[in-house]
Parts: sequence; structure tokens; C-alpha cells
Amino acid sequence: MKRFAIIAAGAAAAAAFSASAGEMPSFSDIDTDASGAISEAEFVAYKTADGDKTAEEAAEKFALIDTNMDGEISEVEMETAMEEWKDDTSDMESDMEDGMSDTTY
Ligand SMILES: [Ca+2]
Ligand SMILES: [Ca+2]
Repeated sequence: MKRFAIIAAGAAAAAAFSASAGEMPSFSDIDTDASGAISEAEFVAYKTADGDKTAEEAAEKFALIDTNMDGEISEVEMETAMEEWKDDTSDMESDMEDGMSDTTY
């Protein structure tokens, strides 16, 4: 039974991971006018919608993603940013694990 518990814990962790992956915005969700590119206004509106980013933070992020600086995020630029966000997420998870192992109960 102990082995089953370990597997179940692993499955729960996998489910939690896929749930957070499901929160990744899709390009069409942000491109609200379906123009095929995300304008700064569309990006800022999306990022500030849930209130955890300010317009300034969103604009900064937009500038980082808009690598050719034409004022719009293309699908390719978005995909590139997504790859980097995935890397950021795995860094955050390892930081969290480090933090948890330091915690004594
Ligand atoms: Ca658009
Ligand atoms: Ca661009």
C-alpha cells in the first residue's frame, strides 16, 4: 500500500502540473481582435485582467516578448516567450523545493 501512496502522490503532482500548464494563455485568447498579432493594448489588457500585473509591468513584459520591436507580438514571438516562461517555471519549482526542504515542522 505504501507504494500505491507514492504513485498516487506522483499522479497528484502531475495533475497539478498539467493544471498550471493549462493556464498558459493561447495566442488567440490574447489576440482579441483576431488580427493575427498581439498589440500592446491587447497584451496589457490580458495581463492586467486578473489584477496581478500592473499596466507598467505588462508593458515591460510586452517589450521583452516583442523581440523585433515592431509594436506587435507575432505568433512566433509568443512561442519563443512561452519556451522561456517554461524555463522560468521549472526554475521557480526548484526554488520552491529548496525552500520547502529548509522548512522544519
Ligand atoms: Ca490583435
Ligand atoms: Ca514583433
